[in-house]
Amino acid sequence: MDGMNIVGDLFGSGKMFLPQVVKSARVMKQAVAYLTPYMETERAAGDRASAVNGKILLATVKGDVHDIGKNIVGVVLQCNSYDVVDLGVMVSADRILATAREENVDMIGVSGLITPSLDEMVGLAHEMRRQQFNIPLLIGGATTSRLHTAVKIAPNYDAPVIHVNDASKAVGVMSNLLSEKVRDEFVASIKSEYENARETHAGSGRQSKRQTLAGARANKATMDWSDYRAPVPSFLGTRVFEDYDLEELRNFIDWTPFFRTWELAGKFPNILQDDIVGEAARDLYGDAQEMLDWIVTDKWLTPRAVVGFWPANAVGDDIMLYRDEYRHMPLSSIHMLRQQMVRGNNARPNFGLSDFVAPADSGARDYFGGFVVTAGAEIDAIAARYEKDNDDYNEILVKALADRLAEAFAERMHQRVRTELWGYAPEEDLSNEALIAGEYQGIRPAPGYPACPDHTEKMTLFDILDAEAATGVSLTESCAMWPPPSVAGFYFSHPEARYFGVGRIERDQVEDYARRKGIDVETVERWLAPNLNYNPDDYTDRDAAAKLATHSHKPALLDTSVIV
Ligand code: B12
Repeated sequence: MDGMNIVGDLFGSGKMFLPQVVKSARVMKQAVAYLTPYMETERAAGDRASAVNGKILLATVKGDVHDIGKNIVGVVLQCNSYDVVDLGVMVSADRILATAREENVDMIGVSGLITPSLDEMVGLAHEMRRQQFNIPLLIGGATTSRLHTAVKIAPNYDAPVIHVNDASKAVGVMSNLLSEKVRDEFVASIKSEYENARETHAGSGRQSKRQTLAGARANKATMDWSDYRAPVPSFLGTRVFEDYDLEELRNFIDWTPFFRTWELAGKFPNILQDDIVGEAARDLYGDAQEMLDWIVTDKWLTPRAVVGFWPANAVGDDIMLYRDEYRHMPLSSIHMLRQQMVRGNNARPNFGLSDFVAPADSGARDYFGGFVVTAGAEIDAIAARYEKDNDDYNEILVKALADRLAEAFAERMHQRVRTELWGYAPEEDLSNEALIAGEYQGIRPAPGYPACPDHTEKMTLFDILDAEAATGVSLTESCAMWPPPSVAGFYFSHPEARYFGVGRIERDQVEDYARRKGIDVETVERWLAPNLNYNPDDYTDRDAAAKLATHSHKPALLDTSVIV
């Protein structure tokens, strides 16, 4: 434990790096596991219990599956003598709170990767207030932010709610919160920081002017459809790829994000020679290669994919898919959103992904594709085995490699789509670096990414691909995919197709989108919460006022004033 304190200090001061910390933690955990029976005998005999600094419950919220970040935080806290109760992934608020009481923890820390998890966190804070908890709530994970925590989560709970950006900050936050000496000052400073963030946010909201949906549509990106005609794909409908060759996928790995997962900053391969992190990066890369050898040789994973192509045309902002080339019978609609930002004199278009598919009235026969890939469902059992052996290092390593293989699989299938399966760029011949840089024709945006932020479109995609039956990948209630190392997305072939961010949108688009999807406005607002350029509560009041006005046949203004 004394040794780990030194490791913790060196990590905190930037002299040791995450992979080395997690490896050290493995030594400690395995030693502790060996010693536990002896320590329990001593404890039963009334000897001094081993000192812990405090106890935290960690969980990835309901509907979300990713836990690498949370696990890293857990290891780093354990290294610093904190007791960690880890409930794993997809944990409901009820279970988190019941366990927090049972275990008498000092604080709760929750993690989330995708936007629907943000709503879960708001609900959790709300429930903590309702159940009269008074312990701090820590927020972390890829989609969380200080601003969202300040504006949306913290106002629902009276005890401290603190966003923690990365694992190295977690120890400081926890020790501040548990220290009698600095706690009050620390909490007060966070409170005032979040108050400022809320004020700035309230001010900036009014400034971010948007144009009407009609205005944005009038400024859509226009393509010359007589110039580009997508070829007919080599098949229409779906094709399943079972038990894909791992050796082939290995060559398509983008290593830079792998090092980022381990908090080693720098681009691959230069990172291996970096003055500061080079040594740690080389060791980690060596371990990763060795594990990849095992994964490939012993076939630890069974990668699966399903790819589909359909005749398609844009209809307004949506993409209509047809059952066959006659294009009389619709199969499904993929609903897309459009940028509403005001850009000076509209010199740049307000993009929507449907702009890259030929409109129905252009006379052009276009096509559209979709895919789901997974590195393999076995990952869960493999990681569980390492966890049982108190081997966090290999558990995190194997999960991070499975994520890399999932992304490599998406890259490789996209290449095959361009050159062979759809075949719109048969001559393409690019290096892995060029592929990673996206130097090819067409794009593969994924639902949840900035160009198509609505995760629920995965439901339609899964439906038309029959993806669960084809690949074993399923969707959680938040539209995360199980198993975690999975990616789902769309294929666009047009040479001018590009990535963009939809950004914030107005109520007129949300109403229109809800109508197109056949769901209510409130549901759309919940899924697209981070993209709204307005406060839905303002509209709830106004709607209520409007309803009352219709009922009483009095002028709306009068009734509004009654409600106010
Ligand atoms: C790598 C990656 C993937 C990998 C693996 C994901 C993973 N390992 O988490 C793969 C390729 C599988 C993937 C898939 C998808 N991804 Co992705 N992915 C990323 C990426 C590039 C990095 C995430 C990551 O691994 N970070 C490293 C880890 C260690 O960091 P971390 O989880 O944030 O944790 C750190 C801190 O947040 C903090 N922390 C975390 N938890 C906690 C908890 C507590 C209590 C505390 C104190 C701190 C703390 O400490 C950790 C360590 O420092 C991000 C973009 C980005 N730059 O963040 C997108 C991103 C998270 N992905 C995104 C999306 C949309 C997806 C997909 C839905 C796309 C799709 N349609 O297929 C799928 C979903 C997968 C699924 N199973 O459902 C979006 C989510 C945004 C959104 N609107 O929801 C992001 C933000 C990209 C983007 N800009 O749009 N993804």
